[in-house]
Amino acid sequence: MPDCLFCKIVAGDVPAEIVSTTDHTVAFRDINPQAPTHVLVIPRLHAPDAASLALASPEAAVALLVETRRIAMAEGHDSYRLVFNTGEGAGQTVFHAHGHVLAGRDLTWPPG
Ligand code: D5M
Repeated sequence: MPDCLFCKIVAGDVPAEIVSTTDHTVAFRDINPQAPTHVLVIPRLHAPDAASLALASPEAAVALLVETRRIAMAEGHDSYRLVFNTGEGAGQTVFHAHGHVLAGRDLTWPPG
C-alpha cells in the first residue's frame, strides 16, 4: 500500500529501530514507548487490522502471534501485554495490523 507508513517500514523506506525480521513479520520499537519494552510486531502483508490479517493469511497471523512471545521472552519478560487496537474508537492510528508488545513495568488492569 503506497501510502501506508508501516508498509514503508517493511520496505525499508522509512527508518525504524528494527528488533527482528521473519518471513512474515517485522518488529521495531515504538516511537512513543509506553513501557520499558514497547515493540510493534507487524506483518509484511498489508492488512488494516489483526482480524483482517487472520482472514487474509492465517499463517501470517499465527507467525505474528508467535513472534510477539519470542520477542517478549528475548527481552527478558515472562509476562507481557499484547495489544491490538482495532478501529479509531479504540485508539488505532495506523491502519496496518500491529501488535503492541508491552513489558518491563507493572501493567495495571483495566487499561486506560
Ligand atoms: O499504534 C500505532 C503506534 O505506532 C503508536 O504507538 C506510535 C507508533 N508509531 C507511529 N509511527 C512510528 C514510527 N515511524 N516508528 C515507530 N513507531 C511508530 P496504534 O495502535 O495504531 O495507536
